[in-house]
Amino acid sequence: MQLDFASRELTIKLVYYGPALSGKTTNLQALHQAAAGDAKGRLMTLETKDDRTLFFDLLPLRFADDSGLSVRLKVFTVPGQVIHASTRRLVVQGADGIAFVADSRRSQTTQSAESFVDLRNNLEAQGIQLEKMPLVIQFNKRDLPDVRSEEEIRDSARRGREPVYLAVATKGQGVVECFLGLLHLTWADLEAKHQLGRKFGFNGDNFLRQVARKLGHDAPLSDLLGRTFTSARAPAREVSP
Ligand SMILES: Nc1nc2c(ncn2[C@@H]2O[C@H](COP(=O)(O)OP(=O)(O)OP(=O)(O)O)[C@@H](O)[C@H]2O)c(=O)[nH]1
Ligand SMILES: [Mg+2]
Repeated sequence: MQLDFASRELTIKLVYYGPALSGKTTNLQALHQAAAGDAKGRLMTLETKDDRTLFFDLLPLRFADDSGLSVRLKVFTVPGQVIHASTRRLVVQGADGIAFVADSRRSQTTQSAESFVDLRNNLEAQGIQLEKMPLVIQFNKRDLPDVRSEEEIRDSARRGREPVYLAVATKGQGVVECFLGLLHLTWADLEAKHQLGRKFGFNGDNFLRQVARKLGHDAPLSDLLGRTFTSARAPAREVSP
């Protein structure tokens, strides 16, 4: 997070992490498409013909609050290919929150697990425990055959604390919900660390509502934030009788 007192501008860094070709760039493209014109900057992507990010993608979003504080969100993706390890380490530096995008197909389970370990290691190299980082998990490509079943995902989600989202990023399904969940967790973490609400008269709920609206979602905030597939914070009743 960066805070410029003079211009009352807050910059938050969010990173989409995950194995190669899981759909991180596609998530940013869907967010860019969903975002209102006055909220988005240019989506910067640099990839090969076969959809592999070479360095990183960056989507800048900006919002102004009634309090006069303006908030910039810098949304990055890392390049998932194993060879880009050093770039991932660089891009994840200073992240305030992370969305981990997994490919739901069974054939991709090992790659996802390895990428998760890679994320943990890269954070530890910066002296950050993964458990302390605001984190959401997205199981993407739900439209493809031979994906891990919802029951399996629910099972593994129960062992973790992170909210889990299902998505078909190519159709924009689940993308905004996942992003709002990430922003919600990240905001709560920054608020706990820096008391932005008290210091700036900044209302986090209003901010999230505004972001949701600018991303084309008008439903009540509680409804939007409740759209996780499963979340350790609000356990689904049927799995813990
Ligand atoms: N069927 C299907 N294809 C998807 C979905 N999301 C992404 N794809 C496709 O998967 C391929 C890879 O997507 P990208 O978003 O480029 O993947 P990435 O995670 O950014 O990959 P790297 O940059 O190499 O790390 C593209 O051809 C996408 O169109 C999805 O939900 N369903
Ligand atoms: Mg990419």
